[in-house]
Amino acid sequence: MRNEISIIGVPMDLGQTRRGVDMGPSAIRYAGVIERIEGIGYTIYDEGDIEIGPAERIHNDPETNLKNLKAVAEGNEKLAGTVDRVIEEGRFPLVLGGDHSIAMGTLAGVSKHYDNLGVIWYDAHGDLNTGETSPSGNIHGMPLAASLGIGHPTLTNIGGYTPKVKPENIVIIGARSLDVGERELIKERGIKVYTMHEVDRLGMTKVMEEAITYLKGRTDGVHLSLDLDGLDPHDAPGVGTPVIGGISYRESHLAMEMLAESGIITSAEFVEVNPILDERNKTATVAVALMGSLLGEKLL
Ligand code: 6HN
Ligand code: MN
Ligand code: MN
Ligand code: MN
Repeated sequence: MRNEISIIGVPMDLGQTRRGVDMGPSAIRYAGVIERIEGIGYTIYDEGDIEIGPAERIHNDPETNLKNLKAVAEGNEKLAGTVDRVIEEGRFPLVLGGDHSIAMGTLAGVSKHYDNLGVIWYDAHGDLNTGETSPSGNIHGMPLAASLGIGHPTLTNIGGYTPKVKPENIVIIGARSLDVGERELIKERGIKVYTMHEVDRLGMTKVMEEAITYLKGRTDGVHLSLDLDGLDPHDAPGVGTPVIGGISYRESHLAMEMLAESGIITSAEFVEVNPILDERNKTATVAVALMGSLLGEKLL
């Protein structure tokens, strides 16, 4: 792992309809992210927050079924530029969300630096919808599809190129809420998915061993996109689209520790922290603790 880390806040809430997730980066900073990571021994550069425009006046275009398309795309273009520069400067980008639509910008900034970028998508959802398949029109349910080059060109072309990731370089972990179109896409493209069924059946140790071995052999860098709703809402209540039956806090720590040990992670983002829906900043605190494990924090 590089010893310089850039923290990039993205106060994005236009990819979904519950207000408050734009305060995620503040909540994560307030939970002590900088002190925690400095404590491990890294040098931290706080890049501040990406500027996100206001919601569009007519944000719901029935023609495309993509809410706030323009504003979401613009925010992501800025994020892509910042992530690109940070990697150029030799630092590890740690992106704080914000709703999950920001993964499009992060991946646009990251993927140009790798020939075969791997992605771990730690989430209750697949985020593989398009305007055509989405039940909600919320773009935070679409970033993985867009990064595969599937969907509206304004989204697939963020950063000026497409695609950002190949289907065989993706591993989804924690899925338990997949829409019909998402299931079809997963089968059609052969995307590797560990649903909660596999997490229960194999245990997190085996899931992570397999995922790490799989990605190590085929990628030259791996981005971790961790949606806090991948965890069970008991452990991470401050999210906009909670789904019961999720990954526990302990299992998540184990997963992060195994990723740290593997040395495969080259960038990361933690998204969907919504302090308005949270209990005493619990979800932001969980996010910071998981970042600690991911970045190699040791108990002894
Ligand atoms: N997330 N599949 C649902 C949709 O509206 O497309 C939920 C998406 C949730 C997205 O949590 O990042
Ligand atoms: Mn690439
Ligand atoms: Mn999710
Ligand atoms: Mn998500």
